[in-house]
Amino acid sequence: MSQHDQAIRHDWRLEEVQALFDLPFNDLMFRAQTVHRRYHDPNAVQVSTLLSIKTGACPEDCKYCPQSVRYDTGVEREALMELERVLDAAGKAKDAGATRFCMGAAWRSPKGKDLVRVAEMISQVKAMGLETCATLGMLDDEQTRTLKEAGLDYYNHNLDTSEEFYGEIITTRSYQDRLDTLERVRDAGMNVCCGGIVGMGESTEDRASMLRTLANLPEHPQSVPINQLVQVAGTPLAGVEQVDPIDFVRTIAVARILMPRSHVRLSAGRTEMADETQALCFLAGANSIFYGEKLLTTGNPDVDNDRALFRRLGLSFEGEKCAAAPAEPQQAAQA
Ligand code: SAM
Ligand code: DTB
Ligand code: SF4
Repeated sequence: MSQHDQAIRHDWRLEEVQALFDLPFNDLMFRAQTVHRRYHDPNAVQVSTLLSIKTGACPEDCKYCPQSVRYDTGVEREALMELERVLDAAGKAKDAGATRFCMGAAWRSPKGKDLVRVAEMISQVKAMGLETCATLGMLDDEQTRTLKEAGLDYYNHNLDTSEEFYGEIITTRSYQDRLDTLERVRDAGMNVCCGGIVGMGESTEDRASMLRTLANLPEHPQSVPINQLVQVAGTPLAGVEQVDPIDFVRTIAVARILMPRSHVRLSAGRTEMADETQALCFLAGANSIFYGEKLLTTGNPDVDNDRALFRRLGLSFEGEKCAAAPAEPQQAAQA
Protein backbone atom coordinates (compact mmCIF):
# COMPACT_ATOMS: atom_id res chain seq x y z
CA MET A 1 0.00 0.00 0.00
CA SER A 2 1.47 3.37 -0.99
CA GLN A 3 2.54 6.03 1.54
CA HIS A 4 -0.10 8.32 0.03
CA ASP A 5 -2.98 5.94 0.51
CA GLN A 6 -6.06 8.19 0.61
CA ALA A 7 -7.79 5.95 3.18
CA ILE A 8 -5.09 6.66 5.79
CA ARG A 9 -6.30 9.97 7.16
CA HIS A 10 -5.30 12.05 10.16
CA ASP A 11 -7.81 14.85 9.65
CA TRP A 12 -11.10 13.35 10.74
CA ARG A 13 -13.76 15.81 11.86
CA LEU A 14 -15.98 14.87 14.78
CA GLU A 15 -19.14 15.14 12.65
CA GLU A 16 -17.72 12.66 10.14
CA VAL A 17 -16.95 10.14 12.87
CA GLN A 18 -20.35 10.70 14.43
CA ALA A 19 -21.95 10.10 11.02
CA LEU A 20 -20.25 6.69 10.86
CA PHE A 21 -21.75 5.78 14.24
CA ASP A 22 -25.16 6.90 12.93
CA LEU A 23 -25.09 4.70 9.80
CA PRO A 24 -27.56 1.85 9.53
CA PHE A 25 -25.80 -1.13 11.13
CA ASN A 26 -25.55 -3.12 7.89
CA ASP A 27 -24.02 -0.18 6.02
CA LEU A 28 -21.49 0.38 8.82
CA MET A 29 -20.53 -3.29 8.87
CA PHE A 30 -20.15 -3.37 5.09
CA ARG A 31 -17.83 -0.37 5.15
CA ALA A 32 -15.78 -1.77 8.02
CA GLN A 33 -15.47 -5.20 6.41
CA THR A 34 -14.50 -3.64 3.07
CA VAL A 35 -11.68 -1.67 4.72
CA HIS A 36 -10.67 -4.71 6.75
CA ARG A 37 -10.29 -6.94 3.69
CA ARG A 38 -8.21 -4.35 1.90
CA TYR A 39 -5.55 -4.26 4.62
CA HIS A 40 -5.74 -7.56 6.53
CA ASP A 41 -6.30 -11.28 6.24
CA PRO A 42 -10.00 -11.36 7.26
CA ASN A 43 -9.65 -14.73 9.01
CA ALA A 44 -6.46 -14.23 11.02
CA VAL A 45 -6.43 -12.91 14.58
CA GLN A 46 -3.35 -11.78 16.48
CA VAL A 47 -3.21 -13.23 20.02
CA SER A 48 -1.52 -11.63 23.01
CA THR A 49 -1.29 -12.95 26.56
CA LEU A 50 -1.31 -10.61 29.56
CA LEU A 51 0.51 -10.94 32.86
CA SER A 52 0.27 -8.61 35.83
CA ILE A 53 3.88 -8.29 36.96
CA LYS A 54 3.04 -5.80 39.73
CA THR A 55 -0.46 -5.99 41.14
CA GLY A 56 -2.56 -3.63 43.28
CA ALA A 57 -2.04 -0.57 45.49
CA CYS A 58 -1.85 1.86 42.57
CA PRO A 59 -1.97 5.51 43.70
CA GLU A 60 -4.12 6.63 40.73
CA ASP A 61 -7.90 7.00 40.96
CA CYS A 62 -9.12 5.51 37.63
CA LYS A 63 -12.76 4.80 38.49
CA TYR A 64 -12.91 1.57 36.49
CA CYS A 65 -9.84 -0.03 37.98
CA PRO A 66 -9.76 -2.80 40.61
CA GLN A 67 -6.08 -2.03 41.28
CA SER A 68 -6.46 1.50 42.61
CA VAL A 69 -5.53 1.73 46.28
CA ARG A 70 -8.55 3.98 46.79
CA TYR A 71 -11.19 1.29 46.21
CA ASP A 72 -11.90 -1.77 48.29
CA THR A 73 -12.00 -4.50 45.63
CA GLY A 74 -10.22 -7.36 47.38
CA VAL A 75 -7.19 -7.16 45.06
CA GLU A 76 -4.13 -7.81 47.25
CA ARG A 77 -0.99 -5.70 46.91
CA GLU A 78 1.89 -7.71 45.42
CA ALA A 79 5.54 -6.83 44.90
CA LEU A 80 7.17 -6.76 41.45
CA MET A 81 7.26 -10.36 40.23
CA GLU A 82 10.49 -12.35 40.11
CA LEU A 83 12.05 -12.85 36.67
CA GLU A 84 11.72 -16.64 36.77
CA ARG A 85 7.95 -16.48 37.31
CA VAL A 86 7.56 -14.07 34.42
CA LEU A 87 9.58 -16.31 32.10
CA ASP A 88 7.58 -19.33 33.20
CA ALA A 89 4.30 -17.55 32.34
CA ALA A 90 5.74 -16.37 29.01
CA GLY A 91 6.77 -19.94 28.13
CA LYS A 92 3.26 -21.22 28.86
CA ALA A 93 1.72 -18.41 26.78
CA LYS A 94 3.99 -19.27 23.86
CA ASP A 95 3.17 -22.99 24.11
CA ALA A 96 -0.54 -22.12 24.05
CA GLY A 97 -0.05 -20.20 20.78
CA ALA A 98 0.34 -16.55 21.85
CA THR A 99 2.73 -14.48 19.74
CA ARG A 100 2.93 -11.44 22.03
CA PHE A 101 3.41 -11.24 25.79
CA CYS A 102 2.16 -8.12 27.57
CA MET A 103 3.44 -7.23 31.02
CA GLY A 104 1.31 -4.85 33.09
CA ALA A 105 2.15 -2.97 36.27
CA ALA A 106 -0.19 -1.04 38.60
CA TRP A 107 2.00 2.06 38.63
CA ARG A 108 1.42 5.75 37.99
CA SER A 109 4.91 5.56 36.44
CA PRO A 110 7.92 3.28 36.96
CA LYS A 111 10.29 4.16 39.82
CA GLY A 112 14.03 3.70 40.36
CA LYS A 113 15.47 0.24 39.94
CA ASP A 114 12.12 -1.35 39.11
CA LEU A 115 12.52 -0.35 35.48
CA VAL A 116 15.90 -2.09 35.22
CA ARG A 117 14.22 -5.28 36.40
CA VAL A 118 11.39 -4.87 33.89
CA ALA A 119 13.96 -4.21 31.13
CA GLU A 120 15.57 -7.56 31.94
CA MET A 121 12.17 -9.28 31.76
CA ILE A 122 11.58 -7.71 28.35
CA SER A 123 14.89 -8.79 26.86
CA GLN A 124 14.55 -12.34 28.16
CA VAL A 125 10.93 -12.72 26.99
CA LYS A 126 11.99 -11.40 23.59
CA ALA A 127 14.83 -13.93 23.49
CA MET A 128 12.17 -16.66 23.80
CA GLY A 129 10.84 -15.60 20.40
CA LEU A 130 7.82 -13.65 21.63
CA GLU A 131 6.91 -10.08 20.77
CA THR A 132 6.97 -7.94 23.89
CA CYS A 133 4.54 -5.35 25.19
CA ALA A 134 4.56 -3.46 28.49
CA THR A 135 2.11 -1.14 30.23
CA LEU A 136 3.74 0.60 33.17
CA GLY A 137 2.05 4.01 33.33
CA MET A 138 3.57 7.37 32.35
CA LEU A 139 7.15 7.43 31.05
CA ASP A 140 9.84 10.12 30.93
CA ASP A 141 12.46 10.33 28.16
CA GLU A 142 15.07 8.25 29.91
CA GLN A 143 12.64 5.51 30.86
CA THR A 144 11.40 5.36 27.29
CA ARG A 145 14.99 4.96 26.07
CA THR A 146 15.64 2.17 28.58
CA LEU A 147 12.62 0.24 27.31
CA LYS A 148 13.58 0.75 23.68
CA GLU A 149 17.12 -0.46 24.39
CA ALA A 150 15.73 -3.55 26.13
CA GLY A 151 14.03 -4.38 22.81
CA LEU A 152 10.43 -3.56 23.74
CA ASP A 153 8.19 -3.94 20.69
CA TYR A 154 4.95 -2.31 21.93
CA TYR A 155 4.06 0.08 24.73
CA ASN A 156 0.42 0.13 25.88
CA HIS A 157 -0.92 3.39 27.24
CA ASN A 158 -4.62 4.04 26.75
CA LEU A 159 -6.54 7.28 26.33
CA ASP A 160 -9.40 5.37 27.97
CA THR A 161 -12.13 7.82 26.87
CA SER A 162 -12.73 11.21 25.23
CA GLU A 163 -10.95 14.32 26.45
CA GLU A 164 -14.40 15.73 27.34
CA PHE A 165 -15.45 12.77 29.55
CA TYR A 166 -11.98 12.06 30.96
CA GLY A 167 -12.40 14.20 34.11
CA GLU A 168 -15.34 12.02 35.17
CA ILE A 169 -13.08 8.96 35.24
CA ILE A 170 -9.58 10.01 36.33
CA THR A 171 -8.41 13.08 38.23
CA THR A 172 -4.84 12.14 39.15
CA ARG A 173 -3.32 12.62 35.70
CA SER A 174 -4.37 14.64 32.69
CA TYR A 175 -5.27 13.76 29.13
CA GLN A 176 -2.21 15.74 28.04
CA ASP A 177 0.01 13.57 30.31
CA ARG A 178 -1.22 10.58 28.36
CA LEU A 179 -0.63 12.21 24.99
CA ASP A 180 2.90 13.16 26.12
CA THR A 181 3.78 9.56 27.00
CA LEU A 182 2.38 8.39 23.66
CA GLU A 183 4.54 10.95 21.85
CA ARG A 184 7.68 9.76 23.65
CA VAL A 185 6.97 6.13 22.77
CA ARG A 186 6.25 6.99 19.14
CA ASP A 187 9.33 9.20 18.81
CA ALA A 188 11.52 6.44 20.27
CA GLY A 189 10.38 4.21 17.41
CA MET A 190 8.36 1.73 19.45
CA ASN A 191 4.93 0.53 18.37
CA VAL A 192 2.10 2.25 20.18
CA CYS A 193 -0.78 0.27 21.66
CA CYS A 194 -3.50 2.72 22.59
CA GLY A 195 -7.26 2.51 22.92
CA GLY A 196 -9.95 2.84 25.52
CA ILE A 197 -12.93 1.52 27.41
CA VAL A 198 -16.57 1.42 26.35
CA GLY A 199 -19.39 1.17 28.92
CA MET A 200 -18.32 3.71 31.55
CA GLY A 201 -21.46 5.84 31.08
CA GLU A 202 -19.99 7.83 28.19
CA SER A 203 -22.09 9.03 25.23
CA THR A 204 -21.73 7.96 21.61
CA GLU A 205 -20.20 11.37 20.99
CA ASP A 206 -17.50 10.54 23.58
CA ARG A 207 -16.73 7.30 21.75
CA ALA A 208 -16.53 9.21 18.47
CA SER A 209 -14.28 11.84 20.05
CA MET A 210 -11.88 9.27 21.53
CA LEU A 211 -11.56 7.42 18.21
CA ARG A 212 -11.06 10.71 16.40
CA THR A 213 -8.21 11.64 18.76
CA LEU A 214 -6.56 8.26 18.13
CA ALA A 215 -6.98 8.52 14.35
CA ASN A 216 -5.68 12.10 14.23
CA LEU A 217 -2.41 11.28 16.06
CA PRO A 218 0.65 11.78 13.81
CA GLU A 219 0.70 7.99 13.32
CA HIS A 220 -2.17 5.62 13.96
CA PRO A 221 -1.39 3.40 16.97
CA GLN A 222 -0.29 0.07 15.57
CA SER A 223 -2.56 -1.64 18.08
CA VAL A 224 -5.93 -0.26 19.26
CA PRO A 225 -7.45 -2.11 22.22
CA ILE A 226 -11.20 -1.57 22.66
CA ASN A 227 -12.14 -2.75 26.13
CA GLN A 228 -15.65 -3.29 27.39
CA LEU A 229 -15.72 -2.19 31.02
CA VAL A 230 -15.29 -5.15 33.37
CA GLN A 231 -17.40 -4.06 36.31
CA VAL A 232 -15.61 -4.86 39.55
CA ALA A 233 -17.42 -4.59 42.89
CA GLY A 234 -15.92 -1.81 45.00
CA THR A 235 -14.96 0.42 42.05
CA PRO A 236 -17.08 3.56 41.52
CA LEU A 237 -18.21 2.25 38.12
CA ALA A 238 -19.66 -1.00 39.43
CA GLY A 239 -23.38 -0.97 38.57
CA VAL A 240 -23.17 1.58 35.74
CA GLU A 241 -25.56 0.86 32.84
CA GLN A 242 -24.10 -1.77 30.56
CA VAL A 243 -23.32 -1.01 26.96
CA ASP A 244 -25.66 -2.38 24.28
CA PRO A 245 -23.66 -5.10 22.45
CA ILE A 246 -24.62 -3.58 19.09
CA ASP A 247 -23.17 -0.23 20.19
CA PHE A 248 -19.98 -2.01 21.24
CA VAL A 249 -19.73 -3.61 17.78
CA ARG A 250 -20.29 -0.19 16.19
CA THR A 251 -17.31 1.17 18.15
CA ILE A 252 -15.10 -1.61 16.78
CA ALA A 253 -16.34 -0.95 13.24
CA VAL A 254 -15.64 2.79 13.44
CA ALA A 255 -12.15 2.12 14.85
CA ARG A 256 -11.50 -0.19 11.88
CA ILE A 257 -12.64 2.41 9.33
CA LEU A 258 -10.64 5.24 10.94
CA MET A 259 -7.43 3.24 11.40
CA PRO A 260 -7.32 0.79 8.47
CA ARG A 261 -3.82 -0.62 9.00
CA SER A 262 -3.98 -0.97 12.79
CA HIS A 263 -4.74 -4.12 14.67
CA VAL A 264 -8.01 -3.46 16.51
CA ARG A 265 -8.13 -5.57 19.65
CA LEU A 266 -11.34 -6.94 21.10
CA SER A 267 -9.90 -6.59 24.61
CA ALA A 268 -11.36 -6.83 28.12
CA GLY A 269 -14.97 -7.88 28.56
CA ARG A 270 -15.08 -11.03 26.41
CA THR A 271 -16.03 -13.22 29.40
CA GLU A 272 -19.31 -11.33 29.67
CA MET A 273 -19.88 -11.31 25.90
CA ALA A 274 -21.93 -13.78 23.86
CA ASP A 275 -20.04 -15.69 21.18
CA GLU A 276 -22.34 -14.05 18.62
CA THR A 277 -21.25 -10.56 19.79
CA GLN A 278 -17.63 -11.57 19.48
CA ALA A 279 -18.32 -12.93 15.98
CA LEU A 280 -19.83 -9.56 15.02
CA CYS A 281 -16.74 -7.81 16.43
CA PHE A 282 -14.50 -9.92 14.18
CA LEU A 283 -16.80 -9.14 11.24
CA ALA A 284 -16.53 -5.43 12.15
CA GLY A 285 -12.73 -5.67 11.83
CA ALA A 286 -11.38 -6.71 15.21
CA ASN A 287 -8.29 -8.81 14.54
CA SER A 288 -6.58 -9.20 17.89
CA ILE A 289 -7.56 -10.58 21.31
CA PHE A 290 -6.17 -11.25 24.75
CA TYR A 291 -5.78 -14.98 25.06
CA GLY A 292 -5.36 -16.90 28.30
CA GLU A 293 -7.52 -17.36 31.40
CA LYS A 294 -6.67 -14.06 33.04
CA LEU A 295 -6.43 -10.43 31.99
CA LEU A 296 -4.57 -8.58 34.78
CA THR A 297 -6.72 -9.28 37.84
CA THR A 298 -10.02 -10.36 36.24
CA GLY A 299 -11.04 -13.35 34.16
CA ASN A 300 -10.82 -13.95 30.42
CA PRO A 301 -12.38 -16.86 28.47
CA ASP A 302 -10.75 -20.28 28.84
CA VAL A 303 -8.26 -21.15 26.15
CA ASP A 304 -10.40 -24.17 25.19
CA ASN A 305 -13.45 -21.96 24.70
CA ASP A 306 -11.48 -19.59 22.50
CA ARG A 307 -10.14 -22.45 20.43
CA ALA A 308 -13.69 -23.76 19.99
CA LEU A 309 -14.91 -20.30 19.00
CA PHE A 310 -12.09 -19.91 16.49
CA ARG A 311 -12.98 -23.31 15.00
CA ARG A 312 -16.66 -22.36 14.70
CA LEU A 313 -15.71 -19.14 12.92
CA GLY A 314 -12.88 -20.61 10.82
CA LEU A 315 -10.41 -18.14 12.33
CA SER A 316 -6.71 -18.81 12.69
CA PHE A 317 -4.01 -17.42 14.95
CA GLU A 318 -1.98 -14.80 13.08
CA GLY A 319 1.66 -15.83 12.70
CA GLU A 320 1.02 -19.34 13.99
CA LYS A 321 -0.42 -21.44 11.20
CA CYS A 322 -3.01 -23.95 12.41
CA ALA A 323 -2.69 -23.23 16.14
CA ALA A 324 -6.46 -23.25 16.36
CA ALA A 325 -7.13 -25.60 13.46
CA PRO A 326 -9.65 -28.32 14.18
CA ALA A 327 -8.13 -31.59 15.33
CA GLU A 328 -11.49 -33.28 14.91
CA PRO A 329 -14.61 -32.61 12.82
CA GLN A 330 -16.43 -29.42 13.77
CA GLN A 331 -19.10 -30.14 16.35
CA ALA A 332 -19.59 -26.91 18.24
CA ALA A 333 -21.74 -25.41 15.49
CA GLN A 334 -24.56 -27.86 16.20
CA ALA A 335 -24.47 -27.21 19.96
N1 SAM B 1 -1.13 1.39 35.33
C1 SAM B 1 -0.89 1.48 33.95
C2 SAM B 1 -1.78 2.49 33.27
O1 SAM B 1 -2.85 2.79 33.75
O2 SAM B 1 -1.38 2.96 32.20
C3 SAM B 1 -0.98 0.16 33.21
C4 SAM B 1 -2.06 -0.85 33.57
S1 SAM B 1 -3.75 -0.34 33.38
C5 SAM B 1 -4.60 -1.63 34.22
C6 SAM B 1 -4.04 -0.59 31.65
C7 SAM B 1 -5.42 -0.36 31.10
O3 SAM B 1 -6.30 -1.41 31.49
C8 SAM B 1 -6.16 0.88 31.51
O4 SAM B 1 -5.73 2.02 30.85
C9 SAM B 1 -7.59 0.53 31.11
O5 SAM B 1 -7.86 0.93 29.79
C10 SAM B 1 -7.62 -0.99 31.23
N2 SAM B 1 -8.50 -1.42 32.33
C11 SAM B 1 -8.24 -1.39 33.65
N3 SAM B 1 -9.28 -1.82 34.37
C12 SAM B 1 -10.25 -2.14 33.48
C13 SAM B 1 -11.60 -2.64 33.62
N4 SAM B 1 -12.13 -2.87 34.81
N5 SAM B 1 -12.29 -2.88 32.50
C14 SAM B 1 -11.75 -2.63 31.28
N6 SAM B 1 -10.51 -2.15 31.10
C15 SAM B 1 -9.77 -1.90 32.18
C1 DTB C 1 -5.84 -2.96 27.66
O1 DTB C 1 -6.29 -2.09 26.89
N1 DTB C 1 -6.58 -3.82 28.36
C2 DTB C 1 -5.75 -4.66 29.18
C3 DTB C 1 -4.31 -4.22 28.80
N2 DTB C 1 -4.54 -3.12 27.91
C4 DTB C 1 -3.33 -3.91 29.83
C5 DTB C 1 -6.09 -4.62 30.62
C6 DTB C 1 -7.51 -4.99 30.95
C7 DTB C 1 -7.67 -5.04 32.43
C8 DTB C 1 -9.02 -5.51 32.86
C9 DTB C 1 -9.16 -5.49 34.35
C10 DTB C 1 -8.22 -6.39 35.09
O2 DTB C 1 -8.08 -7.58 34.71
O3 DTB C 1 -7.64 -5.96 36.09
FE1 SF4 D 1 -3.39 2.41 38.35
FE2 SF4 D 1 -3.40 1.81 35.77
FE3 SF4 D 1 -5.39 1.00 37.39
FE4 SF4 D 1 -5.21 3.57 36.78
S1 SF4 D 1 -5.59 1.88 35.33
S2 SF4 D 1 -5.55 2.72 38.84
S3 SF4 D 1 -2.99 3.84 36.67
S4 SF4 D 1 -3.29 0.37 37.46
